[in-house]
Amino acid sequence: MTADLTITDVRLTPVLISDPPLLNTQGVHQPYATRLIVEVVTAGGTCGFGETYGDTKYLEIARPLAAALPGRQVTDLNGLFTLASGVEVDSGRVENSVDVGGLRGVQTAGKLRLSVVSAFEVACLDALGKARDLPVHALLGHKLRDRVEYSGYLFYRWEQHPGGQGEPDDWGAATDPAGVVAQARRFAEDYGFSSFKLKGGVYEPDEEIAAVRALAAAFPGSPLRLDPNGAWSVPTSLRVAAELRDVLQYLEDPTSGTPGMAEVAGQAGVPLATNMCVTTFPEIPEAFATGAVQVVLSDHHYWGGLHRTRELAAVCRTFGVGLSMHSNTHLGISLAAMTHVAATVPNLDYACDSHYPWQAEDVLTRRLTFRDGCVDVPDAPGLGVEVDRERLAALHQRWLDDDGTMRDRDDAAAMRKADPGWVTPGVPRW
Ligand code: GKR
Ligand code: MG
Repeated sequence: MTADLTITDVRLTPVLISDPPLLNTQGVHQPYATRLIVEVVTAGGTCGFGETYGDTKYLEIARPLAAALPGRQVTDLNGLFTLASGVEVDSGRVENSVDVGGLRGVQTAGKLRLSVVSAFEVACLDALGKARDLPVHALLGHKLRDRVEYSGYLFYRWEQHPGGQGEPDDWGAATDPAGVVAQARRFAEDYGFSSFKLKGGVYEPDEEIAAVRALAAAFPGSPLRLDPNGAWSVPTSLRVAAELRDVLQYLEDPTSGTPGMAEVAGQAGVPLATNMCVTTFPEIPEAFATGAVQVVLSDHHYWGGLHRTRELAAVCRTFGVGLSMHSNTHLGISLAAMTHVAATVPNLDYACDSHYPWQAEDVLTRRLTFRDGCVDVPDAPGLGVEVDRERLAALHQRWLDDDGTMRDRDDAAAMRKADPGWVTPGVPRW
């Protein structure tokens, strides 16, 4: 008898997870980061899980979407987009300019909806896979590789959060080239990463050039990337590119906006990657026509899920543009989803990046692990991960107990705890 795949219930569980004091051009990570866990339950008794951003603006979309799902089939993935397009988004949540768009570029209502749909899509695929006894990668056409390679994602960071808030860790500070190299060595030893991405835009460009040079000297031949999240002007970007072109695999979002990226790309002598100026399909034509980006960093959350990520891969293949993946703070459900889809994409041209090694907490009974810099593609049904309901409840309780200050990501507010005069820098910063 086939299982009844009708959705009977959708549970939304926002959580707060500990996050280290990682620095970026806008400020510093808060002691706790929010994620939303989406659980879809079928009439046949199967549960499927997905994960996405948990800030209020995403919850506001997730709640009506969750309410609309009971009675529908977990196989009706296309219907999720239709349903979501009917959900009103408060205009105050939308940022239409690259100057204020933050670390993810321009933030439109459509993009917020897609980030929410992605978690529902993944939850439905997880449930469907479990009901059919198939791994998610098989539902996407089957894996093409058994392991997916990730790069070590290096951050400038402080030893602890201002005022000692949050959960301590033993990584120590990394605020100069020696600290960055020490962090990379531990990443290489603990997880086997052999390519590295440094989050830049934090210090003067010359200091970050020195850090990448130090990495190149410590790890000769390793692919390296630097990502200032659009903080530099076109001339600064070109200067950094000239200084580092012999050691960089690619330069990620050196400057903000597609026209500026096109100007840099024309003369940089190194490929440009983005997770800021190409984050939706409508942004592709201008960027590809002007040669602004040579690598698109997909993120299944932005792009609306795993099927849409495969559609993006097809477009990139068609235009000879490279593809890889970027990440934000995330848990194991998302790492599993990233790994499944990455395993099915023929043109995954570069190691993906993941914040996961920075996350000491998770909602899984058994965390995914990196070996030789890779995650094994799960072959168990669905995503192949199991949610620990006690952990989920504890992390949700932390969200319930929060006074509201951590429920929405605000790296500038966290920075003001150390530097009261801090305001989010405009672009270009340098
Ligand atoms: O976690 O600070 C961070 C990153 O800057 C993140 O927010 C970015 O979205 O990692 C991302 C990136 O590659 O731009
Ligand atoms: Mg980036």
